Amino acid sequence: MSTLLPSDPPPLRPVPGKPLVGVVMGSSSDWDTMQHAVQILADFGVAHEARVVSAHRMPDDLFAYAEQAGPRGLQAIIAGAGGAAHLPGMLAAKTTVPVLGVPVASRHLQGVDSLHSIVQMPKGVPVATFAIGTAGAANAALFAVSQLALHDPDLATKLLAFRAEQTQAARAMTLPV
Ligand code: RP5
Repeated sequence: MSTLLPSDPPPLRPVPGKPLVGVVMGSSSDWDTMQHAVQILADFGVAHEARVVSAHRMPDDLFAYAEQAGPRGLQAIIAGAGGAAHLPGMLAAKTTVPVLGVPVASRHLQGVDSLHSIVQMPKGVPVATFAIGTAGAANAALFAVSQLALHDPDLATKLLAFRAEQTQAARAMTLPV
């Protein structure tokens, strides 16, 4: 795990092995949102890595990360950014590894700017774009898990169990009336 990320969130269980999913974000200020993706990957036991890769502040690192993603064996890149959120799109421009974009809620425009920056990709360079904020981060990770589960029966079983548990929790919901 990158030392660039803040250490105050609850400790995440490291998953041994070569990372299959890369979680990258434009700034350590995105961690509050993006930790929800990392948490899901950790819960499912998917080997992953998390790093700050800023499109604007470290563009050469962004290009290097994208170029090495395939050769390093990454199966998906979850990229979160806020504001002028060019990170997912520029990663997608430089790799054919699937890029899952997470719009981070921005200070002034609440993430609508991030969403529009990520979702409006030109034809030919796709970024799968998720909801603004924590739901998007968690769902991007669940989507990556679904993709990996197509070729991993144990992971598919875990995913079905997760869905069943979620259904039970929803059925058990009560209202204050
Ligand atoms: C983007 O700018 C980052 O993804 C972040 O959401 C936003 C603000 O970054 P900081 O100024 O908080 O570092 O590149």
